[in-house]
Amino acid sequence: MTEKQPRIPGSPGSATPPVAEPTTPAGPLPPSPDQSGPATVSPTGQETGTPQDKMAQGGKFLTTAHGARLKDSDHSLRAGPRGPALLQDHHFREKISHFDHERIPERVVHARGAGAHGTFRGYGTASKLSQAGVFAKDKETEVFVRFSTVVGSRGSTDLARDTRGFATKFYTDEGTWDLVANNIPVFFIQDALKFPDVVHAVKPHPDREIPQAQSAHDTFWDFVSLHTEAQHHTIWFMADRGIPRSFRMMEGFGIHTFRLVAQDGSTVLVKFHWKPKLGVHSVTWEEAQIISGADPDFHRRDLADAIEAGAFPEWELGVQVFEDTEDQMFAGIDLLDPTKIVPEELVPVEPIGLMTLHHNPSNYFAETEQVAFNPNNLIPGIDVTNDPLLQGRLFSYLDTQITRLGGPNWNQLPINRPHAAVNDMLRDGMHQTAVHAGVAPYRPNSLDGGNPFETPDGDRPFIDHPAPVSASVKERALPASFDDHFSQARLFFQSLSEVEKEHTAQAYTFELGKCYEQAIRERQLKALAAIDPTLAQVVADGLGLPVPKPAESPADVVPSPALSQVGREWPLDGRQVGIVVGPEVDAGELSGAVTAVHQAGLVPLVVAPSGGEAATRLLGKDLVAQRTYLTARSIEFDAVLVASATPPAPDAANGLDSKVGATTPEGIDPRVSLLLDEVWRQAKAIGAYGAGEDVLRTAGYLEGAGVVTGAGGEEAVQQLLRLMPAHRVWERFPTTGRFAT
Ligand code: HDD
Repeated sequence: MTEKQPRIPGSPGSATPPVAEPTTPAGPLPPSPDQSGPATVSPTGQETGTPQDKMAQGGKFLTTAHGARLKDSDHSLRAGPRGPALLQDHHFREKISHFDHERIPERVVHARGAGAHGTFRGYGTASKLSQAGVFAKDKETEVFVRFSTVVGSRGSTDLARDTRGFATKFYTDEGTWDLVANNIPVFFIQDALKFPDVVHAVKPHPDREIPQAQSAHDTFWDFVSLHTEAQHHTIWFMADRGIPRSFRMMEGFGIHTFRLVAQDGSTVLVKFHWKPKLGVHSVTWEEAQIISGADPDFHRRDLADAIEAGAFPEWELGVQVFEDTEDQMFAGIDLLDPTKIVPEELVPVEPIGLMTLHHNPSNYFAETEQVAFNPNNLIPGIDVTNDPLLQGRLFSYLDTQITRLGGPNWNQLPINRPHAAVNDMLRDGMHQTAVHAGVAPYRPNSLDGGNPFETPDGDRPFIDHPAPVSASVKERALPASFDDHFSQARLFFQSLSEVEKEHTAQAYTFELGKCYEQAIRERQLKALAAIDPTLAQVVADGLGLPVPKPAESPADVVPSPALSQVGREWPLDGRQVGIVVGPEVDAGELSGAVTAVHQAGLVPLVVAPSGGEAATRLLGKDLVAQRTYLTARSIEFDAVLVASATPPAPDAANGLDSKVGATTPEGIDPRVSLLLDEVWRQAKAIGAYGAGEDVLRTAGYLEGAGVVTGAGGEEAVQQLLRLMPAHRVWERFPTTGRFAT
């Protein structure tokens, strides 16, 4: 009897190559020459225009979903021009029915986000700690990152006071690794079982579904004041970290302690940190509020524009490394408690690789919306610890995608598909796109030649590290080391500069001022008293309430300077400089200023009285007005240079309804005057040259802190560039003196 040949392609003895799994879907049809899009220029001045190979419609003629050519897509099939519609109209039903199902459920948290593709390059410095190939020296791995707010719905503002998500998918050769991080290094809760509680508390009230994308309401403060382990996380986003200037200027934190496993099986515990090359920066609360009305897509736009303009954002990935001891403690800090940090001054962050984001998604839905992160996605060399929050996350993410992405095959979506070979035995289910061959998706089998085989040790399988589990009783309890809820919140507050403390106190006063229930405000003031008595005092004064006495004196803490955003200088890539011009502008000088801004890697945006031909007459053919007095707003500029400005025009009131509040010194267009007032309050660098100096003098700002002048446009820009690396003119912020050290 002849031996039966294995029938699976790619199996031992088979002549046919293996079938790639899941099956790669067919690409779009080749474009036809008559479908080129119009040439366009992006807001950053880059040429855009959709290249032929990226156009949605690949073929010459419109077709149905099954490929039949269509003659008319504007009129439904009806019984005569005045008659009723016919059920027979397949094109109508297909088009409308598909449209009816275009939305998928938004994420229950982190619904609003922006994504980008990039590359991670290992430095090799972690190779001694972890066998993961992604960390090897100069190894390049493709990544997709999604930044997000947590609370708001998909259409909410980017500038809500909130935590930001920072989730990275590393498409490594050894499987996909997801580092699902936030821009704040601690979390509200210590046990995942409470996640629905904190989320229900911060989401809009269930009766009226308001407020949207805000924590400034009773249910949130009710929860965090009762549930004091949330106080540390809360103070981080009451501080300026809750209103970032840009996704490009945020840190990212893996929060939990993870375990790295080396080639020889040895282990260390680590905390992951993303450090942005551009530094950590925030907007002011006034800016956040203006942005939420004037440009709610501020962060999305900033990320996409920067990448399009070639100012590719970069982050170093770093680790704090701890010995993998039995108690998993470091200097009295429980490494399994996700409400605690280990100050960088105690354990420095060691850089292990660089991530560069270098291209924008082509399709928001297919990529940014459908991307599905999962802390379970681990690769050999990276493992989890028993952090009770992390343990619960290992269930939740896999589960949520089944509802959100409509079934168990979400890993087959192009953005989620691993770049490593997949050879699983998962079959069928909703939205199955793979055409699996073979007859034996089970183990052991003989019909498919025994395929797929288990991986022997030498071939780098993922091994759950055999960490010892202490003999214990089954119970619902946390260790006593998780009990301290205030000392690290105090450590954070004590590490801030005076201005940052003022901002934090103002944020608490605003948020609690929005609560209706007096008892909730009072309870939260007690928590503040346990964090810092002066903070409690200032907030209580702001609310007009008595200052509570702390139950016990706040612990002594050693501040961690790394937690403050003030006091250093940072690169300016992709920052925007508004250049205000009026009728007396000298085109040559202006051109010098624009070029100087460009050459420094920043984006100049010329603000002219109006656009169109009037702007061309003013600026000449070589320069364009990117903004007008009407469309410009302080929030989009990191600094403003005044070349000149028109006196009030007859239409100056046009647009002021949305810019109410302008104090208008005589001789300055009120819209320019408002711009200067806002930029001044936001403590941004201001510069002027030529007639622009008169404008600043008239507005009363010429002698102010952080206001510079130059003999010409280029020189004035150079002066501005000296101020901008500090991010703000910090001394310009008013302080009460109550947090002075
Ligand atoms: Fe979560 C999404 C980060 C705790 C359950 N989480 C989500 C996203 C980020 C984080 C960045 C958005 C991913 C994306 O862009 O698609 N989450 C965190 C961090 C946590 C954390 C840093 C604590 C250290 N999360 C956490 C817990 C649970 C969840 C404790 C549940 C027990 N998170 C989810 C979720 C989401 C999610 C409901 C919503 C959408 C999704 O997963 O894909 O499953």
